[in-house]
Amino acid sequence: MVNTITCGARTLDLSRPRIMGVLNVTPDSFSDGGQLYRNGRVDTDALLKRAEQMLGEGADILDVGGESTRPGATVVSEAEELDRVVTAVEALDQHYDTVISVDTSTPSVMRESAKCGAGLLNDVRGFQRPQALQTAADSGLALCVMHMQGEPDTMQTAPTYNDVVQDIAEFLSQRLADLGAVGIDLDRVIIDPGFGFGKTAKQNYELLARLEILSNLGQPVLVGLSRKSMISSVLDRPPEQRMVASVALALMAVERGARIVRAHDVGATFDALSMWQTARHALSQSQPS
Ligand code: 9MG
Repeated sequence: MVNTITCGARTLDLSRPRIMGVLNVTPDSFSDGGQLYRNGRVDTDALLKRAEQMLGEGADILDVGGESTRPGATVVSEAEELDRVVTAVEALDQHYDTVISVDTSTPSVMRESAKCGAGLLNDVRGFQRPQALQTAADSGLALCVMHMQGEPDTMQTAPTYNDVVQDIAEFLSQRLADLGAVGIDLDRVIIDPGFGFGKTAKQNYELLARLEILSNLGQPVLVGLSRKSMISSVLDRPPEQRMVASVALALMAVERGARIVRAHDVGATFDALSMWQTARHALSQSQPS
């Protein structure tokens, strides 16, 4: 498996777990909507302030999203998504030397983001929309291919699998073959099981427990567990009070091979991953007595 991944003009070293900070420039994302998008536009000052805070706390990637994938979210027009994302990517690229990821399934957004500084395309629909695969190939950027069963509005109605982990491994393997078939070098591809996207809480926990199966597919694994509703099946907490639980889940994922963790609470995630890495290193250096 690769230890570095080229993300446009920048490179990401994956020899230790990395953190992707979440920057939603939407009015209605499930846990942080409206903080960076006010009065009908991206609040660039607030965006840059949050980005600076995340980078200071240890984020390696900033993930910009202009469309909420929360069930019931308002449908956003292509023009609106494009305007939100391009505004945010341009501002981030001008101010910070970091990998900028764009959370989108829309080919025109992928194309324009690539022109203004994005390094990674993060598609929760796994590049399955018409033209998405070819656009991703043409971009030359790093790609994150995620699994989702169904579409955001209906995905939680009755998610069904024969074996949740094997089914997702098969889906991701097929997507890797599809990406390879259009000439995409798999050295620039990250895979993601898509926690919470068409999965019951039980299925999410099984997926996490057996995540090693996906880590063994040969591609870096990214996980998004931060503030997800699988936490509320155990703890009755609103999204903004799920930090400790999110960090605990992130550690479990990293222990099972995840290389990138998508997080809202970057500082807490960084501290926990630093402790994990230090203890891991000590274990590898220790002599059996
Ligand atoms: C945009 N987004 C929301 N949740 C996500 C997750 O779990 N993974 C990825 N790659 N993107 C996500």
